Amino acid sequence: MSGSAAGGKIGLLTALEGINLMNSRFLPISLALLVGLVVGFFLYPIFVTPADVTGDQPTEAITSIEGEPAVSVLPVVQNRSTLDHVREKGFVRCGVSQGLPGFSNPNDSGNWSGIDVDVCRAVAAAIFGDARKAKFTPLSAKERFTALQSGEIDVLTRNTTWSLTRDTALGLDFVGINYYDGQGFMVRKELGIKSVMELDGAVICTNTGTTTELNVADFFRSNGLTYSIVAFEKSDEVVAAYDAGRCDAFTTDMSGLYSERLKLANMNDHMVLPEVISKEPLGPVVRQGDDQWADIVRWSLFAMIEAEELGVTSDNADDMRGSTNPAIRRLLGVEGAFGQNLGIPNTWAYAIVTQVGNYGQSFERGVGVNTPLGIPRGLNQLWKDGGLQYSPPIR
Ligand SMILES: N[C@@H](CCC(=O)N[C@@H](CS)C(=O)NCC(=O)O)C(=O)O
Repeated sequence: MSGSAAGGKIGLLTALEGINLMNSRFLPISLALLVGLVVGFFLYPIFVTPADVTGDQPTEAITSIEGEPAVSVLPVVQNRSTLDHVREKGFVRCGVSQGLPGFSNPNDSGNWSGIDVDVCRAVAAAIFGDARKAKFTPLSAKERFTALQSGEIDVLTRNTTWSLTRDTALGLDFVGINYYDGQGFMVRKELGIKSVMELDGAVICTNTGTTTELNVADFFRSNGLTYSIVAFEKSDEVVAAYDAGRCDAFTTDMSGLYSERLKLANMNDHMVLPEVISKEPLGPVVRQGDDQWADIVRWSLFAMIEAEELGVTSDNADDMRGSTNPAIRRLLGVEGAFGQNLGIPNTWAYAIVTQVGNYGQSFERGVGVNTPLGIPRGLNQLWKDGGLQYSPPIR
């Protein structure tokens, strides 16, 4: 084995030595190479302009992961920090849905609202002291990860499920959970169905590029049920297909069902089946490899949750600055230098709470029981009220 390897090496060297570049046989090739190098040197800066992204140069390879769009697998190379880039631009750009009422939805004047939009505005408030310094890029489920990897957006705040594959293989990092969800099914009441188990042989409508597609496959296979899928990239197409009777059931995150059913011609003709077939922890996502940026987004969300726990709202935050409770004083920047540790002003959380509100305020305003969606807090209550929302201490 080793003998033949050594033999191979010697053979290669001999072959290389046999090529004398100044030999008349090779002279034309040598000249062509030289000219090519010189021309390439001068043309390179003209044709290769730096991308208007955080100095990112997408490096490598494209791969395809089951249920995910083909994407670069290595993190983009960061020449500048995302925070520096955001400061230079004067705003943070967030990837959001193409219109999911309660989560991220534009009104007729193009103003976005919803709980995912609030996370983005919280980041803008933390950095600039001004929640209005946020811009939004609507993205389909399929487009969202590529937009973040390429640097087109600074953070993805778009009902996106945290899964191991997405957190590891895409060069991205999930930094928190702003909505604990699970996948459900909606059907026409006239079908007379009471359970997902009665959907054997059904035609199911859903979105491409989602965990939803994968969960349906798991669920039907593990229960020995057959089905066929009608899937579209745009949610409005899924809703239209379901509304037109092209499928027996519509499946997505429960929150998505609450939201999308508002778009149906007659939402009272439809019902959500009781089974929740998956865990869908939805939260903001950043590029891997920029820890400071990840911390800023993570703690902006935590500040909203901590404010609710401490009873600090957009209405009382000014008065609360005079509180004797040390946790409230730290949150509002009266004591300590917690913003400084994040590289942003110490009034970061005060700006978030006064301009965006605490987590409960954002939830009630976007998706709560008094909105058209009418979603109860459920798993999204604070931990002290029996839910899962919990912020580590700000200290
Ligand atoms: N949470 C799931 C599903 C996310 C998803 O894309 N849901 C659709 C159906 S609710 C959606 O966001 N539609 C709104 C849009 O694309 O604008 C995931 O991360 O894959």
